[in-house]
Amino acid sequence: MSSKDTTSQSDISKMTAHGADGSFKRAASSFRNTIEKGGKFDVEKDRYHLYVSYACPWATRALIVRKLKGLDEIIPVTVVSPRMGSNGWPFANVDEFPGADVDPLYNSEHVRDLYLKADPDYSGRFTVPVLWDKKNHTIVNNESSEIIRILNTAFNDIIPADKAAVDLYPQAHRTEIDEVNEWVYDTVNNGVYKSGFATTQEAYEKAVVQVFKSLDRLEGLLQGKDYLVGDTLTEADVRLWVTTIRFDPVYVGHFKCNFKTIRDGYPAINTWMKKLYWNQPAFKDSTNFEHIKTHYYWSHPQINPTRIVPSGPIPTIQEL
Ligand SMILES: N[C@@H](CCC(=O)N[C@@H](CS)C(=O)NCC(=O)O)C(=O)O
Repeated sequence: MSSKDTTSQSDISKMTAHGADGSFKRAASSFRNTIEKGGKFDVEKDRYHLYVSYACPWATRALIVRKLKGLDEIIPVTVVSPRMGSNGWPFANVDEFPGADVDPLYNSEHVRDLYLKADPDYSGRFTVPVLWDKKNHTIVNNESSEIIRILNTAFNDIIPADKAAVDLYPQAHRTEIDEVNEWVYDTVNNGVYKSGFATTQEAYEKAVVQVFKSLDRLEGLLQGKDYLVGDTLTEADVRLWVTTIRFDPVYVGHFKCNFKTIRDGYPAINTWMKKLYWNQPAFKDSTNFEHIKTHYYWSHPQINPTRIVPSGPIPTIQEL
């Protein structure tokens, strides 16, 4: 919709987010506001909207927490097409893909249009998730780690008591959650991207070794356990899970994280992952393997120029 040439911000195949050694450097998110009673972004039903891709692990964090907190009616969701091209993420009016939506608020063509509506001078990347404010027509927050904390508490006064009681960042476990999040983010969540987006052999090898060192450590931590921290579901589980569910279908092949698969190499991680998928609708309902596989294999022609999406693994996720 905008006539401005923003392809340097939207075309991932021309991304220059690399260090001199060929290592991938993720840019920081720009919109970092919160929702709070009496604040600029007040607690209201039907005021906020969530834009996501089912393909994106960061966006899926928000989808899962939204479901766990019963916020379906309070924060509607719009899903983009998984085929991210030179203008970034398209809506279904530009790229009709099963499960993708049109933008119900502005009929935007791309996620980029939302960013430029919020800030015509925006110079960062056009990422999902986006937590949108319909009242001020702007972005509240585009950083998933913060969006999930907002969803965890901000709406507690206007949701049923059983949902308000769900606490994914409980006081008693905060130190441990923060500690786990830090290394899991760096070496697993972002580690697979550092492996896949590396542009030198050395940068790739450094990243991939770290990924598997951390998976080994997680395998130890999850022995006989249903949750990563304490005996309760926390955001640490949500944040790790979104990477593990993509691991065998995508990261093993596309991002070259192929020392082992989760299913054959990590029984404790695999059991923890399958239990969450099959027993907790918030996880299964937030997962669309068609979108996940198509996105990565189609959208990074610098890695996969034929755009062929592999048929396996079969099954995509094993039964419990
Ligand atoms: N720090 C952000 C990262 C979000 C992110 O990088 N999303 C990816 C999809 S998985 C994206 O939209 N990339 C588009 C681009 O870089 O052009 C968060 O956690 O919310």
